[in-house]
Amino acid sequence: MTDGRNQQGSALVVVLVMVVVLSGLSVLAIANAFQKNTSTEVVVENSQSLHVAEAGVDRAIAEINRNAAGILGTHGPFNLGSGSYTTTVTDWFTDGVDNDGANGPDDAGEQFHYTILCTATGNLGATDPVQKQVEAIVRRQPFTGFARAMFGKDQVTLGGTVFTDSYDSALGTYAAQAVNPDPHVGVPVARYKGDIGSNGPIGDVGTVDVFGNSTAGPGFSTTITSNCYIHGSTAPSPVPIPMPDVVYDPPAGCPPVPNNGTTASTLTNSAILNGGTYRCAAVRLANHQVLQITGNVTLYVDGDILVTAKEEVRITGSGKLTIYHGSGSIHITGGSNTNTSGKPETLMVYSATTDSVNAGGNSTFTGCIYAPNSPTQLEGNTEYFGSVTGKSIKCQGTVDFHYDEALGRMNLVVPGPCEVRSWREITR
Ligand SMILES: [Ca+2]
Ligand SMILES: [Ca+2]
Repeated sequence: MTDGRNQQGSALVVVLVMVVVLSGLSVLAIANAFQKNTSTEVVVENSQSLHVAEAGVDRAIAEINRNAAGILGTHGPFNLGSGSYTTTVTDWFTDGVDNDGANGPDDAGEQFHYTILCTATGNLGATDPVQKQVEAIVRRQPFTGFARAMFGKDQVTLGGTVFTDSYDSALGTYAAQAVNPDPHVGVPVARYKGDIGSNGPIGDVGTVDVFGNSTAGPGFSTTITSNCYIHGSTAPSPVPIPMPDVVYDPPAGCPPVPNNGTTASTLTNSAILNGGTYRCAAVRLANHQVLQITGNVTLYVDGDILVTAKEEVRITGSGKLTIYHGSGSIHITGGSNTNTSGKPETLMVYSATTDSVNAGGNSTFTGCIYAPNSPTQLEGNTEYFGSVTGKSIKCQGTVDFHYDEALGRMNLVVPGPCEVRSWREITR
């Protein structure tokens, strides 16, 4: 009996020990599994936050590329997937800080630079959210596209009767400044920066009076014939002048021109725009129709811009029209009286097209056209005020071109990809 009781007691102890050991192992296994889950969440949230932060920086860069209004300052939070982000964009040139540690705050070297700080949070919901910050510094390309009267990337041909000089719209009208009698042409000249430039040759086949420089590209020259008079220098440029492509990138959800149907519609009727950003498939005005601009208007035009028979782009009061053009032709010709404001900066056209751009023909044209991949033709009997850049420039007929020196002081940037100078994660 005693031996039997002892054997039963020993078995009970073994069972109890086994229970304790197994329980301990279970607790360890459960704890281990829990820790594994938590670690996986942290890893996923770290990765998720970082991706959201990088996406936020990408979005801010796209806005800067687009030259979008109101990009500076803090915006957000924006939701992205199961995370969210907030961006802060700072313009080095206006923030009062010596961002580059040289030459004091807001010096010329800080122009065109922006800092983008994006704080992002990924959240799977089960643990504390993980926050990540990414900082990028980007630099826009300074824009030299309106630094002279005419620039043809490949070449400039001055056919017909061509006259160029300059004026300064900040000092008043061209007529008030055109008071310098010139014995060569016998008509008054205003100022002497009616410059012409190219990265290739500049040729003339007509009667040419350039009151400015004629600067051909490196290794090229300006052809001087008996009827050609260049008041300034004809020395070629030692280096090519960069004329970056225009990137056509209408913002998502950009509304159509009011009272003109859908975004996909072509603008075919007279319209008055008091301000805002709009998009249309094309502009085709006819029969004396008028596009009147009374406020700050940005217009994205996917296709052709045809203003060709006594129509008008009328900019009044504090009106300003900036056109971004995707593809197809631009023809603003045939008696269209385009922008009588006297200030070329109130009509800016940036075109990505490789098709033709034609301006002029029995009218005045006051504005700036930048179409660095387009064969561009300036037609005759036209008085131009502003600046024109094309892949090539050809003048024909009688072209009177008055460059506005105010354009050279405007710190413009090209609507295209900015350069990323640094990109880093600043928190872990
Ligand atoms: Ca500085
Ligand atoms: Ca600064």
